[in-house]
Amino acid sequence: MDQQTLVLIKPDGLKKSLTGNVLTRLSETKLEIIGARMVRVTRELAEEHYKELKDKPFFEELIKYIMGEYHKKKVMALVYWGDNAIDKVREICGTTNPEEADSVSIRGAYGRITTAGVYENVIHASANDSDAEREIKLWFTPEEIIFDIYPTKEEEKCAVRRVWA
Ligand code: IDP
Ligand code: MG
Repeated sequence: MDQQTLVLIKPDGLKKSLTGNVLTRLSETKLEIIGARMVRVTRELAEEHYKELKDKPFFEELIKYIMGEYHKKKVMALVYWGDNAIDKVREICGTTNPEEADSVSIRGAYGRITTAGVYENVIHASANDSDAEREIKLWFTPEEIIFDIYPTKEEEKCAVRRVWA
């Protein structure tokens, strides 16, 4: 079954110059990249992305981590599409705790736990279809994805927008 999934190369992955390695590992899946952007993560976006974890003791540290307070203030966001995309990507990522993750997985190979207790695990991947839909819609507009994976509608826009000078 064709699915889409959100992948984030987190700030530690970018700081450690792991983009190429991560993309190469993910290319083993033969999935297609249908959206990609570099994002400066606001607190609002970070808190919305991780809203299900807001009662966890590590939440504030997690928000600072994904905003790039400890590394570089950027995240690479990608949408992968194809057969069984969610499980295929999660498998290559490895489990959440990088110390427990399979050593050949991305998290097992490149992640670490900081002394403050944050799991710096290099990569995010959606866990299921409903998370994927919520997360992709949060990080991308329909126009930033090369085909319509979810229904769209047209809306008149009268907001001021920045264009090249
Ligand atoms: P996932 O990223 O494997 O889906 P989630 O439980 O959704 O795992 O947690 C989101 C992120 O929060 C993790 O990737 C990791 O960076 C961080 N995190 C999760 N659990 C812990 C924990 O127990 N201690 C510290 N950080 C954690
Ligand atoms: Mg998760």
